[in-house]
Parts: sequence; C-alpha cells; structure tokens
Amino acid sequence: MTPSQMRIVCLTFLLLSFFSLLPGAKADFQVPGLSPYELKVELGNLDTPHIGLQVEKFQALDEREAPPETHQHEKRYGSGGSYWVSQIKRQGKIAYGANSSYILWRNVRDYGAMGDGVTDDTYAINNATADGSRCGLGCDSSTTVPAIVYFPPGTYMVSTPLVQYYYTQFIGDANNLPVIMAMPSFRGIGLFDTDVYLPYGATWYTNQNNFYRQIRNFVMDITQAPANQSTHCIHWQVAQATSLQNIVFNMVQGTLGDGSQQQGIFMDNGSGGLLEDLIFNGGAVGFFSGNQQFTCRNLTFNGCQTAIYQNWDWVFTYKEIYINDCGIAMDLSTGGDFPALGSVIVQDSVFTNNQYGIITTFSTNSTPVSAGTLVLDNVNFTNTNPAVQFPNNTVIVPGNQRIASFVQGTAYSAYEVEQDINGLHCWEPTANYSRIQQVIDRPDIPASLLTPTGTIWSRSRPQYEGVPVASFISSYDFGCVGDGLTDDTQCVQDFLDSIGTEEIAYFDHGAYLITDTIQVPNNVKMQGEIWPLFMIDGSSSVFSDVNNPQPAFRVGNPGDVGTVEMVELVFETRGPAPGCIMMEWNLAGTTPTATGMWDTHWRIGGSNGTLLQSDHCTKNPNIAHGANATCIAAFLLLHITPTGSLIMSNNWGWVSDHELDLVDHSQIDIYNGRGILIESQGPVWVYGSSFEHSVLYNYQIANAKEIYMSIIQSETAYMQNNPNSLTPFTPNSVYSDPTFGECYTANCYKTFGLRIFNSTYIYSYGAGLYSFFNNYDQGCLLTEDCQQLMVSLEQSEAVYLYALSTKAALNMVEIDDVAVVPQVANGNIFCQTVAIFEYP
Ligand SMILES: *[C@@H]1O[C@H](CO)[C@@H](O)[C@H](O)[C@H]1NC(C)=O
Ligand SMILES: *[C@@H]1O[C@H](CO)[C@@H](O)[C@H](O)[C@H]1NC(C)=O
Ligand SMILES: *[C@@H]1O[C@H](CO)[C@@H](O)[C@H](O)[C@H]1NC(C)=O
Ligand SMILES: *[C@@H]1O[C@H](CO)[C@@H](O)[C@H](O)[C@H]1NC(C)=O
Ligand SMILES: *[C@@H]1O[C@H](CO)[C@@H](O)[C@H](O)[C@H]1NC(C)=O
Ligand SMILES: *[C@@H]1O[C@H](CO)[C@@H](O)[C@H](O)[C@H]1NC(C)=O
Ligand SMILES: *[C@@H]1O[C@H](CO)[C@@H](O)[C@H](O)[C@H]1NC(C)=O
Ligand SMILES: *[C@@H]1O[C@H](CO)[C@@H](O)[C@H](O)[C@H]1NC(C)=O
Ligand SMILES: *[C@@H]1O[C@H](CO)[C@@H](O)[C@H](O)[C@H]1NC(C)=O
Ligand SMILES: *[C@@H]1O[C@H](CO)[C@@H](O)[C@H](O)[C@H]1NC(C)=O
Ligand SMILES: CC(=O)N[C@H]1CO[C@H](CO)[C@@H](O)[C@@H]1O
Repeated sequence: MTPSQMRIVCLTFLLLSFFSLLPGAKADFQVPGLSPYELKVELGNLDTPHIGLQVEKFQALDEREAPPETHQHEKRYGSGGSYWVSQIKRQGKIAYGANSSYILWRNVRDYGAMGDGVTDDTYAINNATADGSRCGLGCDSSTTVPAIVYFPPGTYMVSTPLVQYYYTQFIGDANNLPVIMAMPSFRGIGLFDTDVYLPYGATWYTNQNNFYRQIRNFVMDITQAPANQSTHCIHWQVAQATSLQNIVFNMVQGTLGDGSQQQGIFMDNGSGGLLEDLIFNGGAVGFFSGNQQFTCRNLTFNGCQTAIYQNWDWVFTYKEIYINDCGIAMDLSTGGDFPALGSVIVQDSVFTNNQYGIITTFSTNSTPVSAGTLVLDNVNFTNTNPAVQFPNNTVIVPGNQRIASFVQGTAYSAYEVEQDINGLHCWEPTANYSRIQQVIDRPDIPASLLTPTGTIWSRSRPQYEGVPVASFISSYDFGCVGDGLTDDTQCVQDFLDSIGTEEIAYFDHGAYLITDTIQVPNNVKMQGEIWPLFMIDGSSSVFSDVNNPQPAFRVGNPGDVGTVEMVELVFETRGPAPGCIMMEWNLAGTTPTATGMWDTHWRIGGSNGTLLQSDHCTKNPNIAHGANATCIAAFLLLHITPTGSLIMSNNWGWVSDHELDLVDHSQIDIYNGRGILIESQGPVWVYGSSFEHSVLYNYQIANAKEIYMSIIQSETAYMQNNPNSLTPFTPNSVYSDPTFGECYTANCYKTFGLRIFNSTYIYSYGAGLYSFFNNYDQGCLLTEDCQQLMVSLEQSEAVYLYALSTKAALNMVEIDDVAVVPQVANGNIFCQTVAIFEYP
C-alpha cells in the first residue's frame, strides 16, 4: 500500500453542540457502583451450607403474577396446553462416547425435585444435571456427555446456584413456564450458573470455550432474596452455539440508586452468542452485559433501575429492544474518557418513559478514538429525553423523537475519484473519513428485507409449542440407526420424504452417517434432539473429488419455494471430504422468513467421530509444511445459491482450532476450503452467526443482492501462513473464489474475514473479524499485523458495514485492491472499529 493509494480526503471532527439543561431537567447523578468484582461475595459463599425447608409456602405463579380478576398470565407465560418436549419418547443415544448406559434426558422430578414452592430443590436439580460423570470441574470440554435437563411446570425453590455443566440444555415447559425461585436465604452468583468461579478468579471452563448450551422457557424470580444482596438470575459466561430464549426475570422493583444489587443476566465474559425473547422486570440491572460479541433481540425491560449496563464488549447488536419505565435505559459510560466498551448497535427499538435514555462517554476527548462507538438505527424515544447524553447531563441528541440513524465513532464514505495514472485516465476508489457524533442520513434498505412497519424481518427460534406430540415423527422409530457407523443415507432420505405437511421430522440424538447427497424436500421441518450429528462420510467417493464438489444436504432445487425449517442440528465430516459442500440451499420461502435454520451448526474436526483429531492433526508450527491430506475437511460449509432465500439465527460454522474430546485438547490443523458463500438474490437475514478458521474465506457474498447480517464473527485460520491460504485448495472460479492475485506480502495470503464480490445492497450491522496468529505465534498482536487485509469489496456497491471491528489486520477494507480503511486511524480497546463504512 502506497500513500497515494490511501487517501484520507477529509479529516474533520464534528464539534459537539451542547445544549444547556432545560428547566426541570434531572439533577446530576452518579452511575451506581456496578462492577464484576462483586464476585468476591460469591467466592466467600462457595461453602454456604444447604439450608433446609423452613420457608413459607409461596403463592403459585398464577396468583402472584396476574392482576386479581384477569388471566393475563396464561397468555404471557404459555398456553397452558401440553408440551411435546415432555411427552416425546426419549431414545437418543451417544454414538461416539465411552458409556453405553449414559442417560441423555433427565426430568428433574425423577431426581427428587418437588417443584412445590416449599421444598428446597437445589440438590435434586444439581443431581439431575451432574448424573453420569459429566463434564464439570476439571473437564475442559466434551461432546460425548450432553444432557437435557427438563423442568415440568411448578415452582422450584433454590438456595444455591443450579450449575449447568458443559453441553447442557435447561428446558422448561414452554406452555406453563416453571418458576425458579430464590429462597430468602439464597446465596451464590446466580440461580443458574454456567461457569463456576473458583478462588483467585479461576473458573470451571475457559469462558471463550464454553460451547453448546441452551436455557429456555423459565420464570426466574429473585424477589424473595434481599435486594441489597448481590443476586443474579443467570450467570451467563458462554461462547458460541449458546442461547437464552423465552425467560422472564422477576426482581425487586426499586428506584435508581437505592442500593439494590439484583441483576437479571450477569454476563461477565465470553465469546457468544445469541439471546432472544426475554422480559426483565425490576432489579438494579436487567442485563449486565460483557462479552466479545453478541446478538440480542426482542428484549423487554420494565421498571429496571438500569435496563442494560454494558460493562465491556468488542461488538454488540441489540435489536427489537423495548425499554419501559426504567431509570437508565442504557448505561454505556463505563471507563469514562477511556470507554471500556468497543461498539454497540441498537436497531428497531423503542424506549418509553425512562428517566434517562442512553448515557455515553464517547466525546472529543475520549480515547482511543473508536472506543465507545455507538450506532442507533430506527430507535424511537417516547417520553425519554434526551435520547443520548453524557453522564454530566449534557445532551448529545434530544429525545422524544424517532432517530433514523445516529452514529458516534469513525465514519467512512467511499466513492470514486478521477485519476491520471501513468497517462491513463481512470477512476479510483477512495474514502472520506471523519470522527463523528451526530444524526446522519439512513441509507435506503430494499423492501424485501423489511416488514410492513419498516423494521428488518426477524424470527425467533421455533419451539413448536402448539404442535401435538403425535405430529413429531421419530427417525429411530422410522428405522434409522444413528450409531455413527451404519450408513443411514437411504433411511434419512426416505424418512424426510415420508413426512407430511403437518408433521415434524424429529431426529433423535445420535450420529447419522451420510454417504451420498440428501435431497431435503421443500416443506419439511427438521427438529433435532440436543444437536444430533449428521456425519458426512469422507470415505465415500461422492465427497472426495475437490474438483467436482457435491452437496451433502441439498435443500430444494433451484427456483423452488417452500417452508423448510431446521432447528438444533449439527453437521460434521467423518474423515477428510475435500469434495463436500456440507449444505446447498436453493429454496426460497413462501413468505418472508418461512425458510430458515436456527441453532444449527457445522463442527469440522476436533471431536469424537470426526476422525480429524489431535491424534494426527496436531499443529506443527516448528517446521514449514503443507496440509496433511488426512486433515483436509470439506470444500464449503454452506452455499446459498442465487434462488435461495432464508433466515439464519445462531449458526456456528466452526473448523475446530483445537480438540474438544481427546485429553490433550491440543490445537489442531484442519483444512476447510470455505465458510459461507451467499449468492442469493435476496432476501437473506443472518443473525448471530460465526464462521471460523476456513482457509480461503469465512464469509463470501458473491453475485448477490439484498443481504442483511447482524453480528458476523470470524477468525483467520491459526496455522496460516504455514501453509498459506492457497494450500491445499486451488481457487475455483465456478465458486468465485478469491485468487490472492493482488498479494505481495506473506501476511496477505490469509483467510478473508469477509469478501464481497459483484454484489449490491449488502448490510452488515456488527462484525467482529479477528486475526490472532501467524503460524500459531501471537507476536503479531503486539504489532497489530497478523494479516494484511480483512474485508475486500470487489466490483460491488451499495455496501453498508456498521460497527466493523477487525483485529490485527493492517487494512480493514479494500475496494478493488485499493486500501481505503487503514486500521491505524481506528483504534479501539482491543479491535479496530469503524462505526460506519458506506460505499453507496
Ligand atoms: C472418544 O471415543 C473413543 C473411542 O473411539 C472412546 O474411547 C473415548 O472414551 C471417547 N471420548 C470421550 C470423551 O467420550
Ligand atoms: C454412565 O451413565 C450412567 C447414566 O447416566 C451413570 O449413572 C454412570 O455413572 C455412567 N458411568 C460412567 C462410568 O461414567
Ligand atoms: C444426590 O445424589 C446422591 C448420589 O446419587 C444421593 O446420595 C443423594 O441422595 C442425592 N440427593 C438428592 C437431593 O437427590
Ligand atoms: C441489607 O439490608 C438489611 C435489612 O435492611 C440489613 O440488615 C443488611 O445489613 C443489609 N446488607 C447489606 C449487605 O447491606
Ligand atoms: C418477543 O418475545 C416474547 C416473549 O418474551 C414473545 O411472546 C414474542 O412473540 C416475541 N416477539 C417476536 C417478534 O419475536
Ligand atoms: C414513536 O412512538 C410513539 C409512541 O408509541 C408513536 O406515537 C410514534 O408514532 C412513534 N414514532 C415513529 C416515527 O414511529
Ligand atoms: C460534560 O461532559 C462532556 C464530555 O466529557 C464535556 O465535553 C462537557 O464539557 C461536559 N459539560 C459540562 C457542562 O461539564
Ligand atoms: C468528500 O470530501 C470532499 C471534500 O470535503 C467533498 O467535496 C466530497 O463531496 C466528499 N465526498 C463524499 C462522497 O462524501
Ligand atoms: C498426517 O496424518 C497421518 C495419518 O494419520 C499421520 O501418520 C502423519 O503423521 C501425519 N503427518 C504429519 C506431518 O503430521
Ligand atoms: C455478477 O452477478 C450477476 C448476478 O447478480 C451475474 O449475472 C453476473 O454474471 C455476475 N458477473 C460476474 C462477473 O460474475
Ligand atoms: C478471564 C477473563 O477474561 N476475565 C475478565 C472477565 O471480565 C472482567 C470484567 O470485564 C474482566 O476484568 C476480566 O479480565
């Protein structure tokens, strides 16, 4: 990159206009002293003895929640009907584990929990979770001891945390939400704890490695615990393939600064993730939020002192957030003039009747320049004024209005200039740059992506809570084997073909070996039992030819329209399958979001059954090497073809960087060609996704249009550039692969985080694209040059990237091989961040 290539035409800094306080404006206030270091309290309580049954009988949910003569609770907390999850025959089994009598499904009642609102059920529930030598203290990770812990309706009294082990789902009855109730004597970090703290800040699991969990369908109630004691409903310290859904958090209601210590979600660390459909009532803080990256949608806060306290992050998106009658809607002030948070996006949200709106400390004086980046996109403030302000009450944006688009942070607007280069007259891309804190014009968004009210379409994970159990057809009852060794291809095909329009194909837990392409019919719904594994057999000749790649799962045929839904599935290869496209999606929906996949993942290598493990794929950075042919995984994880259209939510395409099951848990070299390729003509919505460690790219959008993505996350392959991105896959023009033809430095031959080629109307609301290594050496983090380039736009326009956060990539964005966004101008707390990059 030469200076002439990088043209920062306009370096302006917007002067903030300060409005004086209106008569009757609120007094100065101190942000309540909230810090994660209250953990000290928890540590002191690790040995709190079990406290007996001497508590009063609490009223049942019905009497407590609903106003006397109404039955609102029935609507709000479920239909009251029966729930298929509690009724379906449980025959799931572990294909690649060591314990043949292992029990996957546990009903807490079978372990002695009473749910009677009187008995302390803590020990019984913890027994239900821990049964069977599971992955707890001292276990790094494991995929072979998963568990579903089911809670029937009832009120479960709890005195100390219910510990959720690795690879566990806590599921309540979706039609009659069970209540988890803190006893007055409750002590501990949360009613549910996902990562137990040990002395000196150590935890059971590594927070960024805390994968595969769900908690859904609960009321959590800590109103009986003293308000002045630090109590949380959930300690949610998790990473990818995790979700919270359909939970009501009930906390003591108070007023701002009254000393309450109650919190709904306490999220101190991690690398997630998605949460949706949550309601927070009361409390000091609804959501104490800290994680590398997260997608949060459909959250309602009522009467919280602070609805959202952002403790730290790299990039977060909050969409469909409803904050009502709270003290502070969003507190983004942590760190003061050195903001502790990277970037936050708030989209399609409504703030009503709040004492304070959003409090930020990003200002002319704050450093680093991008810390505290904030984007508001279609946020309506009613009886909330100002909308955005400093802690000292100085107004940044007045409230009581709908804000179409507000940006604070660095803004890049790219365009083309006429140039004479060596006598040639040409157009060259360049970009205007400024650090702003202001309302700006909102770009047009194509109608295909929008609901009738102008918000971006979204859809929660279906729970099929109204579908009778008889409509779920079991793959095992149908005859499929799922033992991980028997060829189930024909059975899975026949099974899917047999499913009627009112039925749901239920895949019992197991591993289904697939040796040839499965054609997914146009109207089938596939529901997994705690992520059943579809193992694509690398020994099948169908998937071995890298020059003639074939799909393992083909959804519809080009031009087809239908209603396919996939929920809670995992796709892997068993051995090297370099000619395998794990999934090809051709289908469009009959209506917007009628086709989709939720909590559905690709896990390539690094776990039992994959035959791509640390016993022979361990990293080898000490000698120059190529790719071990026995460690080459697949051609492409997900291909959305030109006619494909769907919604994706909580999808993780992980080419394992380390071993999950073998005891060494060593870092491993697995070679997978490509992550996600989107060629759709739209619309496609991608919420809460992550594609990591593929070789050529993690995300590529080619020949496409009308694509919305909200928090995309990627990591460059750790072994690169030993070998580099051109090993072992040869760029294939049929798939519009990058050729790396423009590279002339070694660190340019690295996985693209995001490549956009020949595409238009592409919207990314939050991206965390990271490069952490050079041949497993992290020295390049000190010099921030692990990688030359992270995002490449080629022959594309109408591209809008909000809160684009990259790590250690010298050029954040290039347009047609011209660097337009250097990372040096965009320093943040850890990443480098651009609040908005637009190439209209
Ligand atoms: C992985 O599979 C092997 C057999 O292939 C088994 O011996 C081992 O116990 C399994 N590991 C785990 C963690 O289940
Ligand atoms: C096997 O699983 C059963 C049932 O979950 C459990 O009781 C038993 O302790 C496990 N055995 C071993 C050796 O882990
Ligand atoms: C928990 O499990 C242990 C061992 O199986 C048993 O002795 C104990 O009674 C159980 N406790 C409860 C409360 O179920
Ligand atoms: C909480 O409040 C109770 C009663 O008002 C008081 O006795 C107790 O000391 C307080 N605890 C803390 C930690 O402030
Ligand atoms: C939002 O969540 C609530 C439950 O908290 C649910 O009833 C509602 O359907 C969800 N709305 C959307 C648009 O997902
Ligand atoms: C904002 O919300 C208020 C109150 O719900 C509503 O009356 C108003 O129409 C909304 N404004 C816009 C522009 O959507
Ligand atoms: C309020 O805080 C902002 C940001 O730190 C600062 O620029 C401004 O001068 C302060 N205003 C007053 C009145 O103190
Ligand atoms: C870029 O900045 C220049 C100089 O201020 C201005 O003339 C031009 O209109 C700007 N272009 C865009 C696309 O913002
Ligand atoms: C490649 O894999 C083979 C087969 O497992 C193994 O024998 C060999 O040691 C591996 N080579 C390297 C360089 O790791
Ligand atoms: C660009 O994409 C369009 C479809 O949107 C396609 O028709 C055209 O062939 C593509 N051009 C190139 C150079 O691939
Ligand atoms: C291990 C780790 O990442 N700890 C962090 C957890 O979160 C707190 C609060 O932000 C940090 O201070 C710790 O460093």
